[in-house]
Amino acid sequence: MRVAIIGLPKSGKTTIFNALTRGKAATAAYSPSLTPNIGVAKIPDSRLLILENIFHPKKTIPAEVSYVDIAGSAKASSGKGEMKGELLGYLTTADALLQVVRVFEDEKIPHPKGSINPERDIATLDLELAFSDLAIIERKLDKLKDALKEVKAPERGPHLKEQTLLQKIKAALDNDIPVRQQSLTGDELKLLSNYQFLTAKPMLIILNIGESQIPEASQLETEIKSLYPQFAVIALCGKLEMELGQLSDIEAKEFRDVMGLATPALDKVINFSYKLLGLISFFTTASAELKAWPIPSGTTTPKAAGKVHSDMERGFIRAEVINCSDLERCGNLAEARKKGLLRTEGKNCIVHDGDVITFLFNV
Ligand SMILES: Nc1nc2c(ncn2[C@@H]2O[C@H](COP(=O)(O)OP(=O)(O)O)[C@@H](O)[C@H]2O)c(=O)[nH]1
Ligand SMILES: [Mg+2]
Repeated sequence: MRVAIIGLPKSGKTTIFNALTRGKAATAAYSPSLTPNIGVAKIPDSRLLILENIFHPKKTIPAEVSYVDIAGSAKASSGKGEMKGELLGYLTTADALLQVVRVFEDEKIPHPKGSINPERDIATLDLELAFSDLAIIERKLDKLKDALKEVKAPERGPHLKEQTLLQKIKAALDNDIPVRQQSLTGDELKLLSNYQFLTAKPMLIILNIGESQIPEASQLETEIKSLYPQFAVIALCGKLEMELGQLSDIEAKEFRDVMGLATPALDKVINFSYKLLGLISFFTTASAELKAWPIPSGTTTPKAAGKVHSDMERGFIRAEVINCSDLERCGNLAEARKKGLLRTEGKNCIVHDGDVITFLFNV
């Protein structure tokens, strides 16, 4: 699962990418770098600590989500409204978008539009995403028109259905309604899944504020949220978060306490991205290794086993499952078993967030 970081040039995308992935990609006040940065962020999860205290594993491995930092915005890189080539490829294959919006003031760093205006910048980027979707739709409609001329009347059904749907989506996009906000039926969404429209992707907005704006963070979040109620909005200081990311956890915590930064904003961003991707975590504790596994919510137990190893899915017999919160209350597995909280689950069960699972399989 991958989240693409988008935004106008100089909004702080690479800075925030570094903060999220604890990376060291070059940030730039002037010239943009054109190679995308790819990295992973570990999902912060307090349940791992609880489970460490119960299982005392030799090693703990958190779940991860990958982020790609794409250089520049659509317009900046293609000179037109439409995104092209590799850049577009990274965006269309992303599962969610994280839009960085500049709020910090710094005269040394020129804003591409000459002034700080988050509302305008969000609208600008929305328009670029919509442009890209419209271009795809127009090309496909042209192709469908040709195809309809060539095939015989009885075979036209599916083409006509697709044409009608694309025309409907185009009309809504022309009226500034992104695909994610067009109420489409399950069938329609299925028909569209191959297109990977950019305005269909879930999006999180990050307001990149300056250090002096930290006290106004939640007020800024509320303001933008009221304009864009459909998005999660988080305000953070990218530069500071990147610097904190280079420190050890203990040093960073001391720093945060001094600055009055309660919950690390980055943890919030990473957790929101995880939710945006529709992911939940289950845990395994085999071989003295505590590991969190990301799965789409609604995954069945054998499919979850398949995440660990394909043999486990193929030879799946059953699973022993206990939720982390039950385990925490009992203190250990033996106690949980005594209380009947350890469940045996078969092939048709659905895994819940926080389940601790032992798979039984036979190959
Ligand atoms: N003052 C200030 N500068 C920032 C902040 N975030 C990023 N920058 C600077 O803005 C410039 C552009 O940042 P970068 O991450 O390269 O932006 P990108 O073009 O969107 O990838 C760099 O010089 C950063 O150091 C911030 O919160 N405050
Ligand atoms: Mg950059």
